[in-house]
Amino acid sequence: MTETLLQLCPVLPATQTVLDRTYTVLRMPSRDAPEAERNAWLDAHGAKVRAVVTGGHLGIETALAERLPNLGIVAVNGVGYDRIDIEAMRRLDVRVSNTPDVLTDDVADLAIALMLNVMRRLPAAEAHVRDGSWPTAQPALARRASGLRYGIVGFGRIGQAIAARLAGFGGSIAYTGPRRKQTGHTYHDDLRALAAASDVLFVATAASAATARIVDRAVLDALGPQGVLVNIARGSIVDETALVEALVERRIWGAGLDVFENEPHVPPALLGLENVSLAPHVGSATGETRQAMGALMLDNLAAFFDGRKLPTQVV
Ligand code: 8YV
Repeated sequence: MTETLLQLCPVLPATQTVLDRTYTVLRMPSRDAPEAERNAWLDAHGAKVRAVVTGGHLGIETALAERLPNLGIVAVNGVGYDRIDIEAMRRLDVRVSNTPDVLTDDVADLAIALMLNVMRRLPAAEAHVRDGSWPTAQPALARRASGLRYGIVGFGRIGQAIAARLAGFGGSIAYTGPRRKQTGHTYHDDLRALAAASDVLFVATAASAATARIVDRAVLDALGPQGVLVNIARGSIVDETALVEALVERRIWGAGLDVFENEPHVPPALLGLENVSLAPHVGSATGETRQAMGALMLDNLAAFFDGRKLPTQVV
């Protein structure tokens, strides 16, 4: 008899094929479905579920985990687990796994791409070619992106991969985080001080209660009218209202954003601004990386059901 798994998010076809071949895969009525419908589904199927597959941006509500009495593992197809109450999972004796490392390079690449998009005004330059303006007009001049003071909020795997790429840009690199790391770069224990010392500020820290909205109005004002913010981590780390105001009022120069507070909803005010570059949370969205994430997620599930140590266990 195969183990039963509840799938909360789509995965690549290749990953799906393995899931369907190996497990009995169930899907439940979505979060938007009437409560009664979800409850009826849980009454009928909840006790069968041994594993949940979910995305980093989605996680699992504790109330749902509590309705799955035989749940043993939540396998996250992503590195972030901020949508999961880890203490609650510990209490429920549920393991959690994620997919670190395999997505680091793609996310770091996107951070650099967003910086270049904003500073070199590439979206406007491309529109200029596509709409036939080139023969008759010149696009607005951009700004040099190299040789600047780069600040990185969070110096874990992704922050360090951003720094490695920035090493090729000249300039200087500084960072903040809970602790100083063994690196040649300057450490600031205060985010506002880092912002004041940066031309481009990259947000690459994990989302948690401790990092919620830490990039606030004061940090944005410290970054200043020539400063650029790049966020490839989580929308919750930035006070989005303060960010929109700072961009509209030109209190910062621009922003490159892959993540938003209320995804997939983007503040309408951002859509009309030419000093921002916007992406729909695609940091890890290459075929290669999504394939590797799926494989690691499957490895964690297999290890759990074989009683082996999970390759990338969070708790
Ligand atoms: C994905 C992510 O969007 O890894 C994460 O934490 O946010 C992204 O890689 C998502 O998790 C895909 O399911």
